[in-house]
Amino acid sequence: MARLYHLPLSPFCRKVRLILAEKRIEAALIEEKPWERRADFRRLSPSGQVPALVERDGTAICDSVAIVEYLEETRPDPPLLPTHAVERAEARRVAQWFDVKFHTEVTTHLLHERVYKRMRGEGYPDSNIIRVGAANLRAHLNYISWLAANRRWLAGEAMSIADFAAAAHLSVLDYTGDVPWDQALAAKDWYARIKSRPAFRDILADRTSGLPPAPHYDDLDF
Ligand SMILES: N[C@@H](CCC(=O)N[C@@H](CS)C(=O)NCC(=O)O)C(=O)O
Repeated sequence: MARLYHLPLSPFCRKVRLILAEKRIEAALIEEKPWERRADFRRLSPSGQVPALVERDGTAICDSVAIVEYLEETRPDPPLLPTHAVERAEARRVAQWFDVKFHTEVTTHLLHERVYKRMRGEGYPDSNIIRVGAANLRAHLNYISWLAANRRWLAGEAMSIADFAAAAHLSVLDYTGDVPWDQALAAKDWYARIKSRPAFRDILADRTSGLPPAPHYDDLDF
């Protein structure tokens, strides 16, 4: 079986887990704390970052974008990129929006302050940074609502890597109870659809010790 080195509340790891599940690819999950800088892990992942996917023959594929493209090429069924080149470009643009822009403006602020600082013993959350992340999240939710109201899925008619990238980032913030869903109803409706897919089950069962999820986290009718 393949192995996925991951951190449960990492959005990049969650994106890969969701796509593995959607494609029905089995992979054993191995929790890796990158800040421990294990030499064996660094031999697999030159950046020292998770996720890293190790195939049955020992080949390691690192970086979530590279892993997703690799899975799409090697296990194309079901496809998570559209057939038309322009639509594929849009799916990649929206996925990148979440992995880069949303991550920089929202996830890093909230996740680092609320979760990683605590895990690494780096002290208490900074409320100013949390406030900036929360304000940025409201702006991004407006954009997600606009996409969800104007398209069937975030990048167009078909569900794609864009939906899984977005859902992965939002699922982490939903765990910490940071998403004001009632202020973004079209986004909430889209998230409810993707959250109810079987691929989401494992993610909804995640629990981080000492940090329980928000009460509605695993509720499909939130
Ligand atoms: N561009 C990378 C980003 C991965 C990433 O930032 N992983 C974080 C966890 S969310 C990590 O391993 N951080 C530890 C470090 O940077 O040393 C990807 O898409 O996989």
